[in-house]
Amino acid sequence: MTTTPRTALTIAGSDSGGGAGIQADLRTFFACGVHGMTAITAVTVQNSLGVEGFTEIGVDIVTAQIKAVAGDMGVDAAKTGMLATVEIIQAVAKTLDEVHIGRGTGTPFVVDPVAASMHGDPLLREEALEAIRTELFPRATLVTPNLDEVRLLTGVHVTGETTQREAADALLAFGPEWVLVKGGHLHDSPRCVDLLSDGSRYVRLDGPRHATEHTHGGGDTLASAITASLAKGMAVPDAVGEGKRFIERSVAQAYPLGKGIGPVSPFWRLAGGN
Ligand code: PXL
Repeated sequence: MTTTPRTALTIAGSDSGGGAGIQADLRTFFACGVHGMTAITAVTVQNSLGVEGFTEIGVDIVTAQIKAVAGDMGVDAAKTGMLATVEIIQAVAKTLDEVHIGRGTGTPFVVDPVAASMHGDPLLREEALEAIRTELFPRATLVTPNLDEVRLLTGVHVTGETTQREAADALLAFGPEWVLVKGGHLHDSPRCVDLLSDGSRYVRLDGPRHATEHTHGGGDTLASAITASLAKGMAVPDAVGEGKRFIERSVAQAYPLGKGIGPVSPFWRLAGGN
């Protein structure tokens, strides 16, 4: 008999280069053994050299995509990536409440507060930061900002483990259940040390740093791997541990593609790695 896999929904933007966004999320869901579903919020025009532009999808269509899959197929866990505008963020928040996804509903919800591409190209309108803080964070099971996003969202400039803890507390004040303050962008550090906290537990996650510039889609891949584990019913600390292992292997096997920044690779999992 065939078995139906667990399901995960990503609410995010398309990357024409296939390295980040919806494309990274779907391939990570697949590699992690969950059925991926999508609510596309924006279509970016980009390659390894950067984002040339994007257009948003109308809020009605974003909302309808979420309702279509939640009502029929069911969602075991969801995540957000690029949301582009205040209007989309507000509509996503309202719709998630309607379909019972997010903190307190029993269906985990991961917010990856995507603000810019690796090249620094904006993927979120500036005024939308406040909507991420007020509309999405209180509904989130987990938020996964990188250090640039931490600075934009809290004003805390993380330079090491002490300020990382300060950032975790500042983010928790916006109401998510858990925060993962990623340390990957502390390039002077020989290790990638992330901090996971729910305000009472502070879990230090120490991993290797791989020497590669090809890390396009890294944040999306980590958040998606965590979402996949949550969809399988794992508790947040275990799901984050699994996600970190997944991204480490994916960065270790990142490949050059195009003239700029190449993508991280989940192919190792298909080759039988674990
Ligand atoms: O990695 C963040 C990200 C998310 N979503 C889309 C992107 C990017 C980075 O380029 O293009 C669509």
